[in-house]
Amino acid sequence: MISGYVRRAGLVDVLGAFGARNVQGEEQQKLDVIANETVKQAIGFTGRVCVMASEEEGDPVPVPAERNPGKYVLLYDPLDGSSNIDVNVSIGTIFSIHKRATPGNGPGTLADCMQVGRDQIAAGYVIYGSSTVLVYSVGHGVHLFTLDPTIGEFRLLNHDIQTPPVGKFYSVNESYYQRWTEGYRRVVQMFKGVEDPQQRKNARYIGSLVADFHRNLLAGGVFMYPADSKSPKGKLRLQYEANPLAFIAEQAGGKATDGARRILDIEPEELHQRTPLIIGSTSDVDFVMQTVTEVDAATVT
Ligand code: AHM
Ligand code: MG
Repeated sequence: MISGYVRRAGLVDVLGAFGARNVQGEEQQKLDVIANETVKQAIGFTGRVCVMASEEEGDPVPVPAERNPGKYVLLYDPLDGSSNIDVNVSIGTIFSIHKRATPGNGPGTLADCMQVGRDQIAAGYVIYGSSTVLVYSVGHGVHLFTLDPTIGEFRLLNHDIQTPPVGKFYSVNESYYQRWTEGYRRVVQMFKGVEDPQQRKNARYIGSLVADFHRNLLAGGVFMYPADSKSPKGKLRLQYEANPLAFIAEQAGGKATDGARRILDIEPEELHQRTPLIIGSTSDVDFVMQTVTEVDAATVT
């Protein structure tokens, strides 16, 4: 359904700011609001989940008792990269699934949504790009499906994806260079081949996490959204952006950290908690962590 809305984004009244009115005086809906409602309605009535939490909702959304709450918890970003919607660049939906943590069969609570990433039982994302692609894992490898619009079904394209240990690409918003610590500046200098041409990588930054992650998963590379002087915790959200992608990365033989700690081991303290994210090919993530740790330690003393 979301893929359908995204494909018709220029034709139906879904572009533009939420709250705006179209020429008929009807209220226009922003596409990320529509995507959020679509997931909430579709999943909330399945009897599978007891609570949902979304980037678009301040508080968790419990499934009421009359809708038979299930034993799973869904955390999701309904439309990631939504600043790219109006300019026709790939965007996506990211999801994380846990078993409920609280006892009973009633509606789930905030406690169910505040579980540590390593306890996810499934995670994945959908990209609305040149085709619509679903990538997911239930802890037994990473599998990729492409939506065949002629039959309305997802078809398995890649089974058990493994990401290259060393990547070709680095992905970071370099316009924040002046806000980074010396460690990240050095990393990017190295990736430009300033010190050693052998270490040069190609720069690729779409500005849609799902799309940047997906390219690096298949081709190898490292995505970085570090903390900086303006965003001391980074920008991305732990529970429904970093954790699900970290689960996928690890299942594909890659790695995800906040620069110091494994993402999947970070104990959440807030539902919408932000975290720095360094994710992708194992040796590239290790290189970033090691360089940042060494350079920043030397800079502080
Ligand atoms: P969103 O969930 O509001 O769309 O924000 C997350 C997006 C990511 O997709 C992307 O990696 C990042 O924001 C880009 O941010 P920036 O413009 O600061 O580089
Ligand atoms: Mg997002």
